[in-house]
Amino acid sequence: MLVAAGWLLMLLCALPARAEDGYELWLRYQPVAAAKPERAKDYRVHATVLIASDRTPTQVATLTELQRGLEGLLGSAPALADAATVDGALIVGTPSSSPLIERLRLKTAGLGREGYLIRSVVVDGHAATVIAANEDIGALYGAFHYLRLLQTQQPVGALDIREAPRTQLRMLDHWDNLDRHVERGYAGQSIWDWHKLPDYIDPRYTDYARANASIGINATVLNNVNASAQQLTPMVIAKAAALAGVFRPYGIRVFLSARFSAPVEIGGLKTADPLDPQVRQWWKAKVDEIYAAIPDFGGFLVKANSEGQPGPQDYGRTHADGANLLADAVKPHGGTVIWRAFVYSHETPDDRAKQAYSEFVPLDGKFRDNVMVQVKNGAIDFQPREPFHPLFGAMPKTPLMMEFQITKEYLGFATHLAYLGPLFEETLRADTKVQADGTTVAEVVDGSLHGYKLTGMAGVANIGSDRNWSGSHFDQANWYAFGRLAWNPESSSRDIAEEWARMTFSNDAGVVQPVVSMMMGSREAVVDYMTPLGLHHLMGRGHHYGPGPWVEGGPRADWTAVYYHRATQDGIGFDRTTRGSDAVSQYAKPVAAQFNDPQRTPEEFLLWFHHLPWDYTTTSGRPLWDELVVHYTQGVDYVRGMRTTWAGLAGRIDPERHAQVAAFLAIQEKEAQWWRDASIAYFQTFSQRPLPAGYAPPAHTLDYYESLEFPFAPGNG
Ligand code: BDP
Repeated sequence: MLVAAGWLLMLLCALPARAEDGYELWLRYQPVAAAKPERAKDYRVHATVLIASDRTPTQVATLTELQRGLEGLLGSAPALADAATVDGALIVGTPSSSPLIERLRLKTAGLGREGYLIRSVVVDGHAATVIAANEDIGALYGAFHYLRLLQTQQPVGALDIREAPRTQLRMLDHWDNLDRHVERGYAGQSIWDWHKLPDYIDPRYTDYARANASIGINATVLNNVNASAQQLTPMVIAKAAALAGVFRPYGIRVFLSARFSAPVEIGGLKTADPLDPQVRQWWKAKVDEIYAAIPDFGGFLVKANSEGQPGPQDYGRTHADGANLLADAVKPHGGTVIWRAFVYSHETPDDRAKQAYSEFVPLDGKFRDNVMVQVKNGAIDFQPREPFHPLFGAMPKTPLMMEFQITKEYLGFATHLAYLGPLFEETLRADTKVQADGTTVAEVVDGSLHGYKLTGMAGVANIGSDRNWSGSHFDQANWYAFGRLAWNPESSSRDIAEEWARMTFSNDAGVVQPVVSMMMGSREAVVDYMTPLGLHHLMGRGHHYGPGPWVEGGPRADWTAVYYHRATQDGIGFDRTTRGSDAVSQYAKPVAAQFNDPQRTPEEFLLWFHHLPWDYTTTSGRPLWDELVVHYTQGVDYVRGMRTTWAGLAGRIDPERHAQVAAFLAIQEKEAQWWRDASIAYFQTFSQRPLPAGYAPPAHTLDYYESLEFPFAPGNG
């Protein structure tokens, strides 16, 4: 009996204390001192010192977060003090909010508005830690950094940290509509309860701001790029203003997507021609009205002349004319216009991949100095893998903003575990070779290559009304990784994964190591089971759920799968070489030469750039067809491996989150198998080759896969 009771006790101690639903994201602030007895002394924070008689909202937010965090992490919230009278004080602020910080004369020059220092110092004979910045927002970011060090159980006894963001605008693009439908959203409805705003302010908006500030995100576009003109009506501006008020203390500025034809739709004008004086006047007045409600309004994001959206080309004008119209209107208020390069014309193109470059490069130098052009990471459309967009490096006079998709429209929606850190990192580290000694996409984006005055990175948000914010626990990591990489585009996605896993699940090495290794290979697995070796755009029509390599016909050739894979009995792949569409020539010469030659093209991009025979010999020595089958199968096997790894973590992770991840991994395995089997069944009709020995045939006939329909798949349209 006694023995049994002892076991029970041990078991209880081993189990996490409470069920969790993911709401707290990576800000769980679980006790750390007990787990790291050797650091207990370091971790003892006696007082949070910030001296300012009239505390600003950002200072209040900083103190509240520190108290909340330290209470959770260390067991008690430190008292507030105005002097460091004992060892272990945490001194937070700016030279103007704290005479103590002013007295320390720390080198905050060069840190800008948002940077900070975290230093171990001695003040009046007492050991202390100081978080110092030039402005309040820097101190808030520093406080989150300090909390992160504790959360991930790092040593904090001898700190000398200096951090400043490498990009200016670190932005989430919400594709949210006023009816709360989220385009390509897999986490429930829009987090913005438009109907109840501005009178009801959901406390969740503050938690949204906290989470974003904790990773340095400082801008949010509230509404869909396929924008409704209603968004710019007085009633809705008031709702946006209420949100802006919640976000302001956390350093987050609100932007809106603007519908180019709004002057006609809500302004009663006959035209939206950017050169028409009345149109110019309408926008100026509209912008003045917005700034009256939101004094720190960031500006507009615009999708124009793309996928049926109105734009300047409707009036024979250029993208620059359209962008400059809005730029002139927001300029007196310090606003920015972010104009999207995701455009393609109405005519059937020779290659859709070439269109953004063809339309935008001639406009380089023609935009106002408060315009940024937002470029997707690749030239098609957020596919599981794309080579970097050739516009990066090709517009030295126009600040280009990176656009990633955090929501997993093309990587399995919310149920597939696909950590996107490696995707973001792969693009940012790609060498554009626009200069002889090599220049990465990151150096374009952070402005160092061309000396851009404006810099930024945007991510299409994966946030919704679901309790766990992102639709799945692991999708939170993609939001997190986006923010961390926007802050520093050269950081490592593996380090970020580790940081996130420690804060989100556990510091236990027996959890961290397997979770990080699952995450790091997960995106590659999706590429393998969906679109290996450079294949792309093979998903179901419209909703983009599941495989659809057979998709053909319909309004546009470049919305079909057959347009992209070009499979015939002779071979497979899109010839973008100089003999084909010549998209390769949009890259700098050395890159173009590499992509033009199948032998030198990195194998992951092989069929992106080349149409090759089924018996083409790949680097493994296997014929192309066999290699495809191997990749498809490898992807499914990886998912199976993740399931086993995750099952082994039962008991080390709270049961509620563990069970949901396990169930989603089971869905992922089923769907990975579906992708593999459907793709093999379809492409085999062209290759007419047997599967390599030992590889199982598809479970069903091609007819079966083609017959599946999903009229209610989420996120559509
Ligand atoms: C595509 C999405 C579509 C978006 C479009 C965009 O399918 O819903 O409107 O991107 O970025 O990938 O504008």
